[in-house]
Amino acid sequence: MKRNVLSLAALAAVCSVYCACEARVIALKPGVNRLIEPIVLGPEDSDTVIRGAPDGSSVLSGAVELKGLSFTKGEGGVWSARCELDGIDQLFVDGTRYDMARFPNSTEGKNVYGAWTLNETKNYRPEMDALLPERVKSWAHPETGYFHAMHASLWGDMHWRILGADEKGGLKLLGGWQNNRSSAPHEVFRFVENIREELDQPGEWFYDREAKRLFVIPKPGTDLSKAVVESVKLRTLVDIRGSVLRPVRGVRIENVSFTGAARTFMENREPLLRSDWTLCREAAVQFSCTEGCSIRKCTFRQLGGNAVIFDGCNKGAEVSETKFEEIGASGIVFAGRPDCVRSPMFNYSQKYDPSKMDLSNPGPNSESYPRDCRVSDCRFVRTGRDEKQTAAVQIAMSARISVLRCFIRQTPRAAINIGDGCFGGHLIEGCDVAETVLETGDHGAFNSWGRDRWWQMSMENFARAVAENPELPFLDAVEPTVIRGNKWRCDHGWDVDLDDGSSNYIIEDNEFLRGGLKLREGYRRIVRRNRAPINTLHRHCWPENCGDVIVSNVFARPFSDVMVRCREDGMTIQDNIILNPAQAQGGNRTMAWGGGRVRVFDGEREFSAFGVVPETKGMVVVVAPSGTEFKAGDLLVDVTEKTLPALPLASPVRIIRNQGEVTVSPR
Ligand SMILES: [Ca+2]
Ligand SMILES: [Ca+2]
Repeated sequence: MKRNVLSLAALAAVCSVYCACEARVIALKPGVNRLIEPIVLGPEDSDTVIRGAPDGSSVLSGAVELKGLSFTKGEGGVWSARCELDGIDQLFVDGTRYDMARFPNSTEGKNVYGAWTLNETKNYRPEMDALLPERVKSWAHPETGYFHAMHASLWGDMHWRILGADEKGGLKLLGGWQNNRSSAPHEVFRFVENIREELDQPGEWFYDREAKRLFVIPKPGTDLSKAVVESVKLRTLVDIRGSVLRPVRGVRIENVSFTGAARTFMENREPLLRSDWTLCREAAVQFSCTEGCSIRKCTFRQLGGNAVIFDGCNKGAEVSETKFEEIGASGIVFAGRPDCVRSPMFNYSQKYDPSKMDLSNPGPNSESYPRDCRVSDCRFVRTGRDEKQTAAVQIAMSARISVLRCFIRQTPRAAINIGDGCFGGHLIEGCDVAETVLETGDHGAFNSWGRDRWWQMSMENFARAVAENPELPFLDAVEPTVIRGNKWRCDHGWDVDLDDGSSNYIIEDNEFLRGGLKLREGYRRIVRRNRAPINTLHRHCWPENCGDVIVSNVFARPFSDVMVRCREDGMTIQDNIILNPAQAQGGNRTMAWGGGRVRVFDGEREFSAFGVVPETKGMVVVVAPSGTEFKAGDLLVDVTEKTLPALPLASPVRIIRNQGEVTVSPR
């Protein structure tokens, strides 16, 4: 992006912003104020206030109004007009975002990429497949297009530029880096856009850059000659940028409505340590190296990437009483730079080598991380419109971030995600969270990872190291993270999902309204006074001496366990009320993988196994190390819990080897 540093005095010349005479106040007029360049504030602009009208009517927009378009009607209800632009990311007609010409088309009531519902995940229909060679061959210029697909296991999504097609109708693609644990494209949930031949439904558009012509199929009742037509290209509207030694201090943004920033899905490629997520370090409003900056009573609506990011060293920032609606990626991102982490690793499969790691010094390695920041009384509805591996609030490599009294609805994946243990001390309190994980799976309304420097894929290996040095799990997760007094509801997973390695948590006084609480391998999680009236605690992979404390909770049924290796004296479980103690253990019907204790051997070794839920028809899912060889009939399956549904003798064993390579063989 071109970064023109604009003096405050120069602002008036580049946009219709009114600069009040008083120094350091950018007072926006009511109505739409259009930017042609981002507003860039540096250390010399400390204490600047960007202020809209008190009634919230001042809009700061990155969208350009396309005036003087002379539309003529062509075939198939397609209208076109000459239009001189060097590119468009999004088109709005009378404030409604139109779809880039796409296939399959969006359909009312379908929430997965606008074309499916989540229960259609295995419902492959060739007539809905964007990659069918016959369809690809019908495109004169496939290289204008983008290809979007969910992760094969629904762990988020990925995006590609289409570079071209071969004579057999196969596509050459560039991308797929938007997921730090990527996979082949999902077989069903995938679509193409920005292809001229796929312009066939009201509400779609295509811009022909060569011919400089904009093609639109208007929605019923829209008169293009009278409509306000806007295009979007700017990715950032306000960029507040200091340095560690010279931060920007005290910038306040109040009563401003932000809209019209471009999508950023192709720039989302930075791996966030060993979490599953990647990041584009940009947003409509971005802060880097700041102190005491704030956003209050603002609205963020119809933005293509992240709405707000606190990138690197940011101290004491506050976002309060602010609304986020229809956001392409995450609502608010707190993301430290990896140089703040000691011995950082960047992908799930990166080889762990303790001889090359700092396994003694705790805490951050540099100043490049957000800390002591607060998000309070905010409302988030429909974040993740374009990118599914996103959250209303995403926190990575940060310390002491508070998320208080926030209302969060309709997210494709987690509502709040904490990507790693670095450096803890967060507080999530009083939030009301529902309608989450609506377009993906195997996740939580709250999700976290703790694949910090001590963590290894083999529980046996890390448990041995932690037995020698019990402080290892707390080198990065220095301070406890508290999750207190929230309402959580997850539609396709666990209400709160502390995944691989998440350690040093206090979880108290929450209500788990659907999927319950999952605690996967980790240390020192204190869980008290929570209520799960229709679900339970899912104990997945508990190492010896995990130190977990589960007291005074109410659960609907007995715990659902997978590989619990912790002995009675290595944890504290007492004074919990189980409402239905006789209810069968086994799977949680809301998720892809259920609980139940199944042991799988090949004569010598025992493998991690997940089974057996009615939905998988007796399938046992075995997780075996990379390179493990199996022949049909090798594996013995031993069901050790009488409460599990009977495993039919001919039940297939599904082997997942090295993330995603799947073979199925008979038992
Ligand atoms: Ca279409
Ligand atoms: Ca998870």
